[in-house]
Amino acid sequence: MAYVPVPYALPRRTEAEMLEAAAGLLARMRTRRSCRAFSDEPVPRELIECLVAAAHTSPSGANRQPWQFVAVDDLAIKHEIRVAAEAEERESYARRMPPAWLAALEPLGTDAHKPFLDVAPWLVIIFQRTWEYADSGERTPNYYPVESVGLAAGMFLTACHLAGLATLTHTPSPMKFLREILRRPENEKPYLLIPVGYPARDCMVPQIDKKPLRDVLQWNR
Ligand code: IYR
Repeated sequence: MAYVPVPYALPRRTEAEMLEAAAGLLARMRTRRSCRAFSDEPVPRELIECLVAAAHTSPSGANRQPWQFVAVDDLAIKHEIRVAAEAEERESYARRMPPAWLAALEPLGTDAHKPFLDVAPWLVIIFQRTWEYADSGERTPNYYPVESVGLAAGMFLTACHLAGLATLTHTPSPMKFLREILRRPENEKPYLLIPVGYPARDCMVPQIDKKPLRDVLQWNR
């Protein structure tokens, strides 16, 4: 396909406006937490649609957009996902995760019990399309699918938070059952399961800290 250039111009802001916007965004992002106790209060479908559309603006390798979002609010499907996820998680906590991993999770207070998969009004499952089917029926690869889907997932989490919704990045492992339950094709690999909703009234989160910025940001060399 040919290169078709179109003009690109961002509305120009003053430095003061940009600093104010950046500081405001930082303050809002600092209030984001992973949520494991959701309210069952419904969230409108059009809100989820808008947030997925925001994530879908993400850049991707060769603009292949190698993501598939599946939004589930059907109680029976959510329950099927919970049953399958808890079966994997029970095995992981009991046998698959080595002691060092279990110790690393201790401050998060997690276990194999995942009631949020029934309770959260929406489960948004992101699949990574590792390849596409060409018209000839042959497989054509996508480029940087892991990175691309990670970018879209991050944008989705940010969009949800800024809209006022809580999320969790849940990865019941292995996640193959999601493809079967949600009837997705074999070129799609489950990437992330994201419950979306409001925190439960009595929601508690672990007390954790982020590293100081100087530990994660180097200026020049
Ligand atoms: N998937 C498990 C274990 C787990 C793993 C990591 I890495 C976490 O940051 C949190 C949990 C679970 O969801 O409990």
